[in-house]
Amino acid sequence: MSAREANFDGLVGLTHNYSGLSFGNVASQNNAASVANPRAAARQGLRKMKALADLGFLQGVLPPQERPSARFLRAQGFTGTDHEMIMRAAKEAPAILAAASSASSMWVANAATVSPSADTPDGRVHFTPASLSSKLHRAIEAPTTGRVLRAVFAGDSHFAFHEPLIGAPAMGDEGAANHTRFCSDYGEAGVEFFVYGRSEFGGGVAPQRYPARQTLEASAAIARLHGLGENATVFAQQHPDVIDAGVFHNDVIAVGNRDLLFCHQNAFLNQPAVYEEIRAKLAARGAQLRVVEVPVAAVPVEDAVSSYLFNSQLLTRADGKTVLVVPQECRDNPRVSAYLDQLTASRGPIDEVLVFDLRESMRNGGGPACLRLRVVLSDAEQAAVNPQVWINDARFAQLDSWIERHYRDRLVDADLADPSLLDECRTALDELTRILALGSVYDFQLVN
Ligand code: SUG
Repeated sequence: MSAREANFDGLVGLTHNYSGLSFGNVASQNNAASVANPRAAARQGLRKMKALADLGFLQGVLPPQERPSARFLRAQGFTGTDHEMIMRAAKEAPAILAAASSASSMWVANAATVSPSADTPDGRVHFTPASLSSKLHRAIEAPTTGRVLRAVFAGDSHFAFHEPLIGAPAMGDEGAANHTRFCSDYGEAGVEFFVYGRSEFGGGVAPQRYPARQTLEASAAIARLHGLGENATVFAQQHPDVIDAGVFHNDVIAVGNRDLLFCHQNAFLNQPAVYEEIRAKLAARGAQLRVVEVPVAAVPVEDAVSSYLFNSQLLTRADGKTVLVVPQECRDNPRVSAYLDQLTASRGPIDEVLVFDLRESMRNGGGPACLRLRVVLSDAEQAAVNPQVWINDARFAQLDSWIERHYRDRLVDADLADPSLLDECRTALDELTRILALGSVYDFQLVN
């Protein structure tokens, strides 16, 4: 069966700011309390989408969520009108208001885990929204994410949706950021690679300094929900030392596409055995695993974390060549930049490097790969996708003008106390709902 990979990028929301909410995410912590520019952030993301669409890649967009979340604030016991709640929260519980206000839904690599129809027993694309229970500001996302996915991937005959896993520490799930699919060709049955940070019941080592957000138990539950058998799955533990160095998701230390794995030398525990298992299972599906392993001598883990070399997108061009999409920070780091030059000069599996300015998102720990959710689609599945979400010249122009009209160009902590931010967000999302034909994905409960 023929199929293509589509990338759906999260549009940066109107409340993009630096509140330092993600312990274990070095960029988020280091940039806490700095000045954010939501308009520039949204424009940077949209320009990446447009550039990739122009190069012939299948590119879609996913909308931001309502922030601050009035529903979440009300559930924490705040009462009165929406404006009164925000002002009280700002005074009595600023950390709760910051969680309610984060634009973190932009990082849609954490929206869900997706298994293409070629891998699933019922021949449908399966989605499990991520519970994101390890961070309060992210645990708010799942209900709206579920509705957004249903509004974009329409029709039960092609798409199956599961409930997010329960929000208990034992079942911590962060979605596609810890999931990679290997295959010979997108439409062929593949091997799905699940990377976890710790096991709740299995014992073994775990990071000491920073939290492991994904558990083995969660990854195994998703594989079961999606109907993936033993021959179609590989589970590997992320090396606890790299989590402690700031690698809070696998996509900060490894990325894969088709038969290619691009990763750091210290990405996994028992790394040679991990390669062997993927290699053997992929060989049974007719493909030969290729690994580009970056030695610690060339790129120390700290440089991988600060440059986000591995938070890159590995994309296959129409002519079969492989492109690596990296953030500007990779070129700003002399060691990483030299490595990239040598990588393309070596005439190995990566043919071209594309560089994007995503600095606003990067300062919260979100690079090119965090901003996108990959969905492999057959022709029939692609035809069933809500057509309004594809990025083309017309949609780009609409969204660019929408950003220009609705976004602030400066946001600091103190601005979160301003209730008019909620009104601005609702007005903008109302219009976006029409542009993207989303129906009722937002559950605004207006209390005036
Ligand atoms: O969950 N940052 C996000 C970054 C997510 C990156 N995603 C992937 N690696 N796929 C996180 O840590 C920071 C928000 C703040 O500090 O205000 C934040 O949530």
